[in-house]
Amino acid sequence: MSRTLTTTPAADGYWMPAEFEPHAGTWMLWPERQDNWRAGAQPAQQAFAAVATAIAGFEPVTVGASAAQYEFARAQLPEAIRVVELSSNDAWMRDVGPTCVVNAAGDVRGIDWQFNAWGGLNGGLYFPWDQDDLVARKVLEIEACDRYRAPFILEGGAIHSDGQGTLLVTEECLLNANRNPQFSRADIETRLHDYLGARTIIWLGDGVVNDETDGHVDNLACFARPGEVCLTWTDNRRDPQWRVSNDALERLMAARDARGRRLKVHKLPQPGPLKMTAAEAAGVQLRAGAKPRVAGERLAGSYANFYIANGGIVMPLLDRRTDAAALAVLQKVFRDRQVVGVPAREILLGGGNIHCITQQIPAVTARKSPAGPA
Ligand code: KQY
Repeated sequence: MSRTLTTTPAADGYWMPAEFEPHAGTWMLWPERQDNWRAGAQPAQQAFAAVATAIAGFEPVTVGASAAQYEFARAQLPEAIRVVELSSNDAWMRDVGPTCVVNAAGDVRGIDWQFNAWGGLNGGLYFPWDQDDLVARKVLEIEACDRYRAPFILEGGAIHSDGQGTLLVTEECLLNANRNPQFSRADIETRLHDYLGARTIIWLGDGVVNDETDGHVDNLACFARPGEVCLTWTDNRRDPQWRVSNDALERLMAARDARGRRLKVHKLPQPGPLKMTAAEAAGVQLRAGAKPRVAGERLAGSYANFYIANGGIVMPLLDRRTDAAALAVLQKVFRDRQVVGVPAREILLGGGNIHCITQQIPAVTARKSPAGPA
């Protein structure tokens, strides 16, 4: 059973755990829309299947596929992966799936954010998005988790939690007029407290250059553990990403987390810069209401868009010149997890990466409340 609650998570004693805490499993969606995925979506489907298979080596995976794609998805995915029929407008489970919150007794509930395809009719990426907006509710129903329907727009890729009351977000996304124009920064902070239990919010500025989500933090930086952050980085001051990453670094170095700690920052090399080729752009169908794909356009490639699974890290492989160096950084940061690289250019061509196509369900386990003593 999944009840719809009218209270808020913080009022009920729930908070957002960190991704590096134990998971019950991972949810994904199956890509198929041909105005976003080239060549009938088949190269993307292979990449999504490789990601699902890699994660399934660490924890249970469920993939939602449309009725039209169910049989094909089922045939492409290993038997250990659960495939369920689930309608969606595209395949970004991080953003359309639930953000789960937990309490000290180990109960798990889900937040069902309002979703407007990253900006609605003011810069959003497609219309309609009505099926996406129902995904979180359906996932929570299947997982038998109670649900909070948030009265504002947010995406899972726009927030990272350290599980101890600190949240990483970007101004470019959360203060964007195409999300919640009625709210000030203070109003948004109040809501991040009420829904995620955030006591300290670290505001970064812009997201990765040309990120079509209006700068989701999950493509720029993430917590590796409390007090430690991974940040996409370039030493090339002539590259526009340098200004963005350097600004983020300065803000991170000046910040204190909810427990008063300074942060340690691990720099991940930037791939590329990568651009969409003419052949790649030509393989995407042009359709009214969907963002056109243009040859030569800079892709928002970033190794920070990895997924933390139980005992593993599943990271995107994007550029032979930088993959090994990025993998080595991640293996050093996550000493106790196995880092697995999956070729992910086909996911990047759709506008995101491995973190954006996955969403964890936390394990049911007793936890220490972040509001209590350290
Ligand atoms: O950054 C994410 N969490 C999602 C990327 C969505 C791209 C849509 N084309």
